Order: sequence, then C-alpha cells, then structure tokens
Amino acid sequence: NLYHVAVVGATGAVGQKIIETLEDRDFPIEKLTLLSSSRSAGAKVSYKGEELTVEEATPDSFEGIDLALFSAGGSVSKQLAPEAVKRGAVVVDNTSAYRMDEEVPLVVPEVNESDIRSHKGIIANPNCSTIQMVAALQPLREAYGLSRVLVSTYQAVSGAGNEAVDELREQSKQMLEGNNEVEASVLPVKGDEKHFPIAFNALPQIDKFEDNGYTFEEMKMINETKKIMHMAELPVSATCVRLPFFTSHAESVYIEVEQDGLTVEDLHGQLNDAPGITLMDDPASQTYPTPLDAEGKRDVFVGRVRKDPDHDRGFHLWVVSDNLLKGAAWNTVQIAESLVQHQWLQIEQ
Ligand code: 11C
Repeated sequence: NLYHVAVVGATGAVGQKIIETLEDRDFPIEKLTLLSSSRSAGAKVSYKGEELTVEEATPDSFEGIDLALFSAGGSVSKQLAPEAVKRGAVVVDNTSAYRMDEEVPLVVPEVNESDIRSHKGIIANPNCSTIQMVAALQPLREAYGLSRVLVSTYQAVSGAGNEAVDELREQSKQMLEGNNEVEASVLPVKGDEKHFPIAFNALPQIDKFEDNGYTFEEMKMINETKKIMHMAELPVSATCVRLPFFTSHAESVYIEVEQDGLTVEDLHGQLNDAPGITLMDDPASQTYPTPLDAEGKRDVFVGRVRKDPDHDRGFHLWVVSDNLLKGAAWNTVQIAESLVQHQWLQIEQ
C-alpha cells in the first residue's frame, strides 16, 4: 500500500529532518503534502529529487490525507490535529499538546510500541531528552527492574529551533571578535521575560518555570518517562541544562535497579543486545560517545557505565543521541512505520 502523507511544519528544524528520514527510509508514499504556517508557505523543499511547494495548513488541507506528521508547535497541533483526525487522517504529533492526554498513546517504539494500537487518531511523540533516556533504560529495566532515576542533561541549541541555532552562531562570532556584550533574544526560552547569552555559557533553564521550581522541560522528562514506561510510581527527577553546541543531547543518568550484585559487564550485556542502542564504553581506550559522534545517526549511544561507589544497586550512565533524529524525526517515522506495518492506521474504536 502507498499512503498520502502530510508533514506539518515542513520548513522547521524537525520538519526538514522528517522529510529527509521519510526519503532515507523509502517510506511508502503515494503523495507528500508539505504544510506550514502562512509565513513559510510558498517555500520550496526537495523530496526524492522533486521540488515541492509548501502550502499553508488549513483544516481542509487534510482532506484525503492518510497520515499527518505534525511538528509546527503546540498551538498548531491543538488547532489542526483534531481537524486532520476528523477528515480520516492518523496524526503523529511531535509537540507537547497531547502527550499527557490519557486517550493519546505516548510512544518510543523500543519501549511501548504496542501502545500505538489503542490510538484514537493521535499518537504523541515524546520530548527529545525523554526519548533517548527511556530507550537506554528499557533493556536495563526489563532485565533488572528499576526503582529510581535522576538525570542531568546537556542539551543542544537545535532543541530550541532554528532561531536558537542562529543565535548561538551569531553570539559566538561576536565573542570571538572580542565583543562580550552580545545580544540575546531567544534563549533560554522565547517569550520569557529575560534572555541570556548561550555562547561560551551554560543555561540551567530549558522552557519556562513551573510553580514547583522545575522547568517544563524537567517536568516533561519526569511525567513522560512514567507514562511511556507504564511506571506511574517510579521516582524520577531531572535538571535540564542548555549548552553551546548545535546538535545531540547528552545526559548523565543515575539509576537504581531492583536486582542486587550486578556488575558493569552485566549492564553492558543488556545494552549490547538492545534494539536502537549502540554501546560505546571502554575507559581504557577513552571510548565514550559525544554529541558530535551521535550527530546524523539514528541510534541512542551509551557509555561511561559505572557502579555507584556507595550503592550496590546504583549505576551511572552517559546517554547521547541526535535530538532531531531519535529525539524527534526518527522516532516519529518509526511510529509511522509501525502504524503501516501492523495495519494500525485504521481507527477501530
Ligand atoms: C529542547 N527538548 O531541547 C526541547 C525541545 O517538547 O518536543 C523539544 C520540545 C518538545 O529545547
């Protein structure tokens, strides 16, 4: 079967990667419709050697669409995803608009692929920093149980979109020329009251603050992890930090497992056999993944596996993945492939 697919947000950082990934995977497409806000309509994007014109997304754009991949911000998804579903499309949504909705499966295929089956038209793609962490934790949880997760992130600016990438580039140029009074108008988060330079800096704020003192990004890691892993009671806490590099998020993850007496080699064994995981861990040869290693790759890379010096069931991991691929476009296309493979596109409810 071939499908009529729409990409909503086709000119954005993630939308572009979705189009590239559909092409790389030779996704069974009969027709590809590229949609965006009116601001970007008219732009040309190439797909399989053809120049396609991006059109403005309206409710009627979804007539005849089988599968719509949304990545144009939460408000666009809130407004248009139900319109797409009404017209018979299945939506894979990359925004936070529906992730915590009980009716909407939140899916990382290596962890909970079968949740897709119960969709009612919308499947949510988790936050990038959550996806790579749960993909790495799943094989360990299956083998040894999991009783606690503490994570600190080191996140790339592309997670905040193309404007943040441009801001890092511009500030870096200016600072290297000796001008330290650089202008900041995007990071840490567009629309918040204050902005700080990201070049040669570290910003312990990703997204806005919630009333409990955590940022929304930190709360996403906490809440989404519990939902994806079906572990509502799992203790999870997060500190999310933005650093001045372009692509791939890195994470220092501390976990406590349920089984006693495990070794680093035991954990290596599980990670080596896990789908979508590449283990890069050999301190003797200085082997560990960095954001540059992960850039452009679909896997989640794990290294620096260590046993906690004071806790027999405590382990530390370093988890790195391309935030625009596994963290967004690739996970979205994986969900789309799963919908097609299992014939879950038809809504039976
Ligand atoms: C960042 N994790 O790096 C965010 C971007 O909820 O899909 C992903 C936003 C989302 O800024």
